Amino acid sequence: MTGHAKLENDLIAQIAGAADEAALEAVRVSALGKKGSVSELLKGLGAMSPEERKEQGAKINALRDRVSAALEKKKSELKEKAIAGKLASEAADVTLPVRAAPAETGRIHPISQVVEELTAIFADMGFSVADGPDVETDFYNFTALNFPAGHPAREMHDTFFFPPDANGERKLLRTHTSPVQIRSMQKQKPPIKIIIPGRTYRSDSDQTHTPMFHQVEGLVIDKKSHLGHLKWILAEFCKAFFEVDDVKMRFRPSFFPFTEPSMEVDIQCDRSGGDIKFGQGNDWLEILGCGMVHPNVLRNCGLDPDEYQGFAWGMGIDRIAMLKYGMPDLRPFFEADVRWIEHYGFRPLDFPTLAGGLST
Ligand code: 2NL
Repeated sequence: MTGHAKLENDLIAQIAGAADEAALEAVRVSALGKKGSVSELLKGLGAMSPEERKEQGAKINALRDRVSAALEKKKSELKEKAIAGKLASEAADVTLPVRAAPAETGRIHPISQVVEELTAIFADMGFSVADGPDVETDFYNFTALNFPAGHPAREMHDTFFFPPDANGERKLLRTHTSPVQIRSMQKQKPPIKIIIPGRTYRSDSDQTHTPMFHQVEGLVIDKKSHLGHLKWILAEFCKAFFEVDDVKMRFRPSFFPFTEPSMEVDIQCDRSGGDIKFGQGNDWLEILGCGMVHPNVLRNCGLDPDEYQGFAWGMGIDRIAMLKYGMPDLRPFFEADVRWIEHYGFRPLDFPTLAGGLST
C-alpha cells in the first residue's frame, strides 16, 4: 500500500469511528486543518518538478475530496442520530393522566373561602374591608362600646385576659370585631361603610363553639342611614351568599349594649329534608344581630349623635360556613387534619366572584 492509500484508509476509519460531532471535527482538523496530514501533503508539492507536481497534485486533491466527502456524509449521519436520540429521550406519553401541579394540590380553608365570598358581596355594595389587632384594651373591646363598668355582658363574653402589664393595664383577646369599628370611627370622618372579618376569642368549647372563632361585622355611619337601608343590605347579602333568588327574613327585638334599637335576624329555611335549604320552607334560622349604633358609642368615638347616625351588624362566619357547605361539627375546622381540608377545602384558583357564581 502506498503512503497516500494508507493515510486515506486511516482517515476513513477514523471518520467511521467518530462517536459524535466533536470527535468528527477533531478528525477533520487533523486531516484538513492548516497543519493537518492532507494539508502537509499538499505543501510538499512545492518541492517537486512540474511534471511530478501535476501528477501528485491531482492525486492528493482527489484524496482530499474523498476525505471531505466522507466527513460531510458522516456529519449529516451524526446530526440525524443526535436528533433521533433527543426525540426518543424527550418523548412524552400523552396517554398518561395529568399530574396536578403543586399549586393545584393545596386547598383553601372554608373560612378563607367564605371570607372571600363575603368580601366580594359587600365590596360590590361599596363596602371596604377594615382590620385591627387581636390583642385589645378594655376600652376598645368594652368601654367604648357602651358596656358599663361591672356590666354582666362583660362576664358573658368569657374573655381571655392577659396578666396586667407594668402600668396595671390588663390587655385581652378581642371578644368581637367591634373594636375595629371604634378605631375606624376615631380615625375616619363619616361617611363610613366598612366590613370587618376577623378572628375573635371567647373561653367556650363544644360542638358549636371553639375558643377562637370568626366574625364579620358591618358598619355604616353617615347623616341619614336608617333601618330600611340595613334591611335591604342584609337581604341582598343573604340572597347572594346562599345563592337563592329570594329569602324571607324575620327581625326580632333584642338587646346589645352598643345598638339601640337592637334586633336579631332569622332567615327562612326548610329543615324537612336531611339537609337545610334556604329561600324556601317554613322554618327559621337565626343568623345575625344588628341595630342602630347607640348614641353613646358615637359619642365615645368623638362623633356628634345629633349630626351622625348609622347601623351595624355582626354574624358568626364559622356558623354560616357550616350552614352553606354542610359541615356538621365546628371543632375539626381548626385541627389542621389534612383529610378534613382535602374533603371540605376549596381549589386554590377558584376565587369566588359575583359574576362567576360564588361557590361554583
Ligand atoms: C351578633 C351581634 C352585633 C354589632 C354587632 C356594632 C359595632 C359597633 C357599634 C354598634 Cl362599633 N354595633 N356591632 C351590632 C349589632 C350586633 O353582633 O350576634 N354577632 C355574632
